[in-house]
Amino acid sequence: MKGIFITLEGGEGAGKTTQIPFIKAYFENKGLEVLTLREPGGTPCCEQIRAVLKEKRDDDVLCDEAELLLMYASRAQLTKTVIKPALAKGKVIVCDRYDLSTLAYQGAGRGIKESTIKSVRQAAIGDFAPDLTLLFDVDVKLGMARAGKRGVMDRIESSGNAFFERVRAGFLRYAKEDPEHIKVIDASLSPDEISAKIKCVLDGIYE
Ligand code: T5A
Repeated sequence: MKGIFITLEGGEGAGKTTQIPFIKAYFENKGLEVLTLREPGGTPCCEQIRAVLKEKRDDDVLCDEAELLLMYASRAQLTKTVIKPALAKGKVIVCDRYDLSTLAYQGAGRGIKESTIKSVRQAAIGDFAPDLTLLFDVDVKLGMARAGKRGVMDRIESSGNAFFERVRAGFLRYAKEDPEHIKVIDASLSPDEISAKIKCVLDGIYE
């Protein structure tokens, strides 16, 4: 048995989390067992790493390299202890963010070289990759306005619009390089319209 590994990617407030119940129901209606996860996070240890990554503090500002390594520490743990065993049991995994976020945020956003990211990735997860990535693309200001409704912004959300424009451009560049695995979804639409777009993509592959 081999499961299906689907990742949801995009900038802040793109609406990924909102679509998870729809994607879960899509595969459950086919009689498949679905596991939903998020990154960074997903296990007790990884949730602790997530808290460090999100915490905004002035006394010990996290440097870009530490941020990168913590993202991969969380990913290595989640991949080895949760994702691979679940795939081996034939489950569908829907993960809110994964490796493409690192290339976009730490690479295009923070400016860490792609070759550096890829060497850390190799140590953390080797050549393991999702079967399908849905990239939720939305205008930065619209996404930030949606995310801002939650109130106080965390450390990464506070990185500024110029940072998030670089992140968005990075995501789109990687999507252009790998259209077979990365499908771009117009995330400026309403939730129902986005669900319909996702259904089209999933039907094209799994129907
Ligand atoms: N990160 C993560 C890295 O820097 N590198 C990495 O390698 C990884 C894995 C994670 C942070 O870590 C960074 C990226 C992030 O900054 P997070 O809280 O998980 O932190 O961040 P996000 O994944 O960005 O979570 P968000 O909640 O901001 O975005 P979502 O999940 O895309 O959006 P969602 O669904 O929660 O919706 C946000 C708001 O918009 C509304 C919702 O009701 C909600 O209020 N909404 C819509 N409104 C209008 N139209 C729609 N279509 C809407 N869809 C949702």
